[in-house]
Amino acid sequence: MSDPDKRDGDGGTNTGVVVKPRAKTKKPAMYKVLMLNDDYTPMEFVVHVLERFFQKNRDEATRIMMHVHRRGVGVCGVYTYEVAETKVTQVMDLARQNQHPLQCTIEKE
Ligand code: TYC
Repeated sequence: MSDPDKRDGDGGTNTGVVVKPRAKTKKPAMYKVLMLNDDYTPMEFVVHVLERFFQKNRDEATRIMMHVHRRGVGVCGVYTYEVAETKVTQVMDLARQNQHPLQCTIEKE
């Protein structure tokens, strides 16, 4: 329904129909939260992080963790900037508290 001709239901003639202008609804830019591999963070900790902060179930969290372990980097989720930034902070804070070197970054989609 983004086609202006379909907004007023008159078949595109725009005759006899008053159309209220819509507020602009630009889609927000989206950002990937990326997890990076390292040699020290325990696999179970990474799975826990993915469950806790990225709402993944155990199977999906394990799949993502193993992807990062094998390939070096993987996507945890895609969010608006503020949400992505918050996720990175949460992951890095918990990793630091547990003295794991786990790294997480943001990349614009
Ligand atoms: N490579 C780590 C290990 O063998 C596990 C790991 C997976 C670490 C994913 C970080 O983002 C990561 N213990």
